Amino acid sequence: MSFTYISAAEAASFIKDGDILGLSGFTPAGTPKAVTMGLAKIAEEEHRNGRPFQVSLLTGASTGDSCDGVLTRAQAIRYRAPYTTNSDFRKAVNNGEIAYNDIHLSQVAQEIRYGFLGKIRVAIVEACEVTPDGKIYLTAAGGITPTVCNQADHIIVELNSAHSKNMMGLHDVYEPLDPPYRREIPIYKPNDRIGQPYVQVDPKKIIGIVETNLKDEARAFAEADPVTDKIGQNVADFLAADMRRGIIPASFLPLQSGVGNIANAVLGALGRDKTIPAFQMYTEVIQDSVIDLMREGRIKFGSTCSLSVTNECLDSIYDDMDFFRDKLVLRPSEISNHPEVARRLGIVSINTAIEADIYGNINSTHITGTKMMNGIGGSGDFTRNAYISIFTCPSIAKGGKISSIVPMVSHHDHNEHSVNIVITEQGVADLRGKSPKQRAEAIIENCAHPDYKQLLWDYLKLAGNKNQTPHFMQAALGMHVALSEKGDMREVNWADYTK
Ligand code: 0RQ
Repeated sequence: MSFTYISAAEAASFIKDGDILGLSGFTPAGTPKAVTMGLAKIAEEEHRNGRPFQVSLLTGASTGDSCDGVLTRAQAIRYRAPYTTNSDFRKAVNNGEIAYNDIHLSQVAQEIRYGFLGKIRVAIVEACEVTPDGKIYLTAAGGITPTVCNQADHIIVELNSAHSKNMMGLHDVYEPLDPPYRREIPIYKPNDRIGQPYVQVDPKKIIGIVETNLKDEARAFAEADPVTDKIGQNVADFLAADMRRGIIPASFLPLQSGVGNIANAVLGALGRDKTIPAFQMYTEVIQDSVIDLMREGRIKFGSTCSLSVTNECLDSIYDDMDFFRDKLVLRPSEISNHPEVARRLGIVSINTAIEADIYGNINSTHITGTKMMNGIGGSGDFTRNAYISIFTCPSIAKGGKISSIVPMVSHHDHNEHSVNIVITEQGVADLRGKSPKQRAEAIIENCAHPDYKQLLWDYLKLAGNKNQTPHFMQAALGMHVALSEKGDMREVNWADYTK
């Protein structure tokens, strides 16, 4: 069948107020850009004319500014799920203007199929090639694209020539059946391929193709600094020691690593540490540091959902596809993050915490308990099912006014039952096999910043020695109260709580 080529504005005009849209991409990699920008203009025009215009967005993970940013500023988003990193979107959510549902990333596709998230009317997907028989070749991410294409009534394809057709063949597209017909996901090694290199759709559903030439809006990372370098080195030393003890096999285990400045620095340190053998990754995002380490032979293979790399890095991959073709596979998020596969492969998960409490509970998503930062992303998919689950963070934030180690987390994403290791630049707390009281001692002693160590020991004393998990409830969030009232957690005075 031959397709109709339309402009981004024409494609956007097909979308109606109240529609649920399903988007390709995972992080800014592979997300549509042109139609969403067209949609923002329509929303602004409708609002100027006094008419309501808002849509719901279902995505793989975060997107770029040309999606979450422009649509937020046009007040065009009613509801969105899941993970996002856009600062305007974050502001709007924390102002109560957008309903945001922060779902584990491995679950988004199945929640769509189960009908939990409503009916998708239009899927907007970025491709590097589309064939007349409905084979869509994706760009830099798998995301939830197979599912939104299958579930949507209509599909708009952004055919983006900024992505090389060299990408064809890198994807492994597989969608599981739903219960009661679900079978095992037959991935036994990170480099196993189980699906097709394209998304097969009914070509009649494609209402138009929008030709674009727009780069992914990848974020640059902050340069590693002494703190992130030390965290990275602590992770590397810990893993090398566990290998020497025979806990990690000598051939090593596949690693998963989250996104952000800290994760990028941790991977850099792991690559530099030659006591760790060359390893594989089974992860959701590959950042620049991983590509560098592949070139150096330190990373042998990467299974990922997205190439969340800078544009220079992505172009260098496209130019060197003979080297990368057998070293990378891109999967839908449902598979890259699948709990069953994570458990089977024995993944070492490394994710970043906003704060950790003395018992090993982790807050990954909310600043001071109420304000959304980014979202849980895939951190829960991996943490709960990892061979070893690690959380890293600097011991302090905002110049020391905030301790990342607190008596009780102000929001709870990963609980003490799932978290094995907490690592800051101060050191490593190995929580495996420990009771809550033993965990508290390990975390305060090894991970807390010197400015906060005594305050945390004093809190533990106040909490007493009775009970399985000692707390002095009135004071458990005392450091957060001090931050909110006096601007600095160091101002907490435990005696105020015992008067
Ligand atoms: O604030 O931006 O104003 O400087 O949080 O922190 O140190 O730059 O670290 O970029 O690695 O992000 C947890 C947010 C860390 C991220 C988080 C402030 C800090 C800074 C950013 P500024 P850094 P990173 C993979 C798996 C959850 C999801 C996840 C994240 C800003 O890693 O979103 O792991 N993770 N998903 O100052 C107040 C504290 C703070 C704090 C840090 N305790 N209180 N502010 N900050 N700790 C992702 C996917 O699934 C796609």
